[in-house]
Amino acid sequence: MSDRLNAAPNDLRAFWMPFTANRQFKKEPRLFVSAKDMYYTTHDGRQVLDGTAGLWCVNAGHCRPKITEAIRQQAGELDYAPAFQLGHPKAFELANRLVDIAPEGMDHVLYTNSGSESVETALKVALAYHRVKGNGSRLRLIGRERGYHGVNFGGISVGGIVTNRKMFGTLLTGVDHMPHTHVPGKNAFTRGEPEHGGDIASELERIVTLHDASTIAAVIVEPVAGSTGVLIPPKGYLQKLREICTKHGILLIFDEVITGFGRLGTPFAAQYYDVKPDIITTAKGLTNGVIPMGAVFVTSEIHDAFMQGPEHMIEFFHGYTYSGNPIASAAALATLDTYKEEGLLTRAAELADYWADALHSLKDCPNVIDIRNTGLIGAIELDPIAGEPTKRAFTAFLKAYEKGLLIRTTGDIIALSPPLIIEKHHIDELFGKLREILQNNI
Ligand code: PXG
Repeated sequence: MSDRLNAAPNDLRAFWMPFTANRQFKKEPRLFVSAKDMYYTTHDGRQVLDGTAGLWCVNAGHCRPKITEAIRQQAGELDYAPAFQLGHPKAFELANRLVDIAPEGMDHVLYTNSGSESVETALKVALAYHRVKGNGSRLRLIGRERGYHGVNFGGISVGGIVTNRKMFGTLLTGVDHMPHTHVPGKNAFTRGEPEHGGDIASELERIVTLHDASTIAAVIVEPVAGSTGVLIPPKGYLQKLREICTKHGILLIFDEVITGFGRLGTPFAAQYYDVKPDIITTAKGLTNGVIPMGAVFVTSEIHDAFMQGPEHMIEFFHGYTYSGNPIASAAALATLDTYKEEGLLTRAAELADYWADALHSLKDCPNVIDIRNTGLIGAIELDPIAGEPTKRAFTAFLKAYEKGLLIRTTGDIIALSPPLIIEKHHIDELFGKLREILQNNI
């Protein structure tokens, strides 16, 4: 008790931080106190170039005036409206604007508050869809090794990152996993989509044969696997998944929480790879990361299947207190305006070659065993220190922070995903600093 009363405002103990080495952090805290465009300012007054758009979300850069103003204004006009059986105009306007930039046929939107909730929502829509169509035996969900679909129970069940699963019991039943697509022996240092591994998609056919199609509801994949260390889909892979799903009446869910909103140079990865899923999950870039919000896109075929029975009845028993929250909706609308005015949803396409050249120029640095890229995403895989996995990349992260550069690491992989407003001179600064760090034989 007295301990708490005496706690100074800057006492760091109470906050159990997410996905963080808490003890290391609290000995050596790294705090941001402000941000503008491409840079953060640290508590000790240093500028840090944002090489990761926060956590893959600040696609339009930091503290953009239009978004800030929209939030300010909305907070004073309509702070909250009940999300169930009532509404407010901006949630509807936003859904229409989202459908306009989505792949053709993705005509309906359900709102959530995060990527994890978008995934749970998508999985539940898929199961319920088959049930309302009279296919109630389609209960299985298929994910992929190394997949990341957030941290809720559905998401970690279909996800394939061992550390995120192993502490949490037996998870959802009826889940199977396809193999991941990482073939470093053949594909190392590929620019863009790797040549080898497209045929790994046929493993889905094997899984369908094992369980029978009549038991499978949906397949969920990230078009580009982000959190696991940036795995780019091999040529033909996503097309093949689509073919197999279509053949067997299985819904294909693209988890575009990272790839959505311009990361690859098109609004969504589905457009970039020209493969149309049945459901798309998003969050992050939807509001530029500023206010928590996610959106799940579904086809009319799915939506319309639910629109039956007495009209006074709720069609889908799912939703959140904050689904389509007015302030989040206002932030998302202003974010879409900013993307449009500045051409940000296609800007990654213009910069992709310059980005790839700069990224791949680090190939000669010590301990670099692979480099991967697509759009404005890059990954540098480092050789793990024997007996101390993750340490080399974490050291790079700490050194980068000291040098005024924000990178992300997962395992021994450095992941990069800057705001889409990045200029060539920022790209030079980013890779110049990274070269200095990697050359020092960390
Ligand atoms: N799906 C995908 C594909 C994601 O990348 C989520 C779902 C979950 O979103 P929420 O909003 O619930 O966190 C994500 C999140 C990283 C990193 O550095 C990636 C995520 C989150 C934090 C860090 O790789 N992705």
